[in-house]
Amino acid sequence: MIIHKAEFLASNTDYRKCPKLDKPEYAFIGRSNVGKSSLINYLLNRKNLARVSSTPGKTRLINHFLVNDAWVLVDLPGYGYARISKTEREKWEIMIHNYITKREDLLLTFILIDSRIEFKESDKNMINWFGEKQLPFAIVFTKSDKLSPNQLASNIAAVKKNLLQFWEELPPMYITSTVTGKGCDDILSFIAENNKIWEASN
Ligand SMILES: Nc1nc2c(ncn2[C@@H]2O[C@H](COP(=O)(O)OP(=O)(O)O)[C@@H](O)[C@H]2O)c(=O)[nH]1
Ligand SMILES: [Mg+2]
Repeated sequence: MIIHKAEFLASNTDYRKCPKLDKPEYAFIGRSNVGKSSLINYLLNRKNLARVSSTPGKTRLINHFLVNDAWVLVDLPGYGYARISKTEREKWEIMIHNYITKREDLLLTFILIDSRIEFKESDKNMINWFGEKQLPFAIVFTKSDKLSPNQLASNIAAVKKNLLQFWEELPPMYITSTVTGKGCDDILSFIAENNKIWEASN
């Protein structure tokens, strides 16, 4: 898919106030610093559409982007900040859970995992929550350029092994880098395919 247009639409905290677009939508979520903004900018071929932040935890907003006038990318606020109060975490959880379970045109959520670090409790919880609710998701391993092929394979194998303890099937998985561009075309093709399916039934 060639990106010829990508525009920021709106930031919200309340899912009910988010723009109603009637277009296929894909959300991106992950721990703070996982590389979410970098990946969104890379996919949309923009330097600074989703701000690459040096102060993690600042943005707690749901951001909507309209791409090629045809589909919607949603940047969801990250999780796993060290310095955050319980109340704030609960607020975040309600906001995210509401969005993901109630947003009509949301087709799938990409859950980003840093391929360098061990499989975190917060990532497991997020994935298991999607599994329990039977909500469609894909896993994206980020920053693959920072590892040797062996290390990368072994970290991904560990995540798969862990998931297969609870789930019979593995979700679609993508290995990406915004330095080499690895995996990014595959994600865009996956989105294009899903857009076609959505268009055929709408
Ligand atoms: N080497 C490398 N660094 C990355 C990659 N993606 C993100 N980063 C770096 O990781 C840090 C966090 O990225 P950012 O996109 O702000 O993460 P976010 O907090 O999830 O939005 C930044 O310093 C990025 O430059 C990648 O694919 N490869
Ligand atoms: Mg960010």
